[in-house]
Amino acid sequence: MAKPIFVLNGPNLNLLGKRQPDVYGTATLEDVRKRTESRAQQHGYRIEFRQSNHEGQLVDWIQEAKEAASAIIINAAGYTHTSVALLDALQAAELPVIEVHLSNIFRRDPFRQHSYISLGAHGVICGLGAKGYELAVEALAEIVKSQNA
Ligand code: CA2
Repeated sequence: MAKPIFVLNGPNLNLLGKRQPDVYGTATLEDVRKRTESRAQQHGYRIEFRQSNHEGQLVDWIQEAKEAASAIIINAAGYTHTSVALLDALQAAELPVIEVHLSNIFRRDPFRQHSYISLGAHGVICGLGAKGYELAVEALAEIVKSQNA
């Protein structure tokens, strides 16, 4: 059986659907998990869907993914714009990685327009809400397939 796709979510994403619906919409993180899981099942994958407010925890999960996952989807939230540690972990994992953002970070504050972790990602999807997670699953399923061909 294929190893799962790790879907890692960073700080404050536990508030999704409960605060700032004008920016992040009304879907909760549990809604996002369900949509991602159902898309993954269509492609024969399980997901490990996790959220943490702590940078070190996210680093630990990326290190775990190196052995336990076939790919990573990451919405590092605020750490996107600050964290060399997450970039280092993603590069060390040597797995296919898609960076996802619910909002269009290029239509927001200038400081959100730079991502440290993009250097460690195969692709970046932003501005499409929860759909972005589903599209990331699709892309990763194809990337993993072509790697194993
Ligand atoms: O658009 C995204 O997915 C972000 O990664 C979300 C981060 C933000 O710092 C990034 O620039 C873009 C913020 C996540 C906080 O999520 C909240 C959700 C509801 C209410 C408050 C915060």
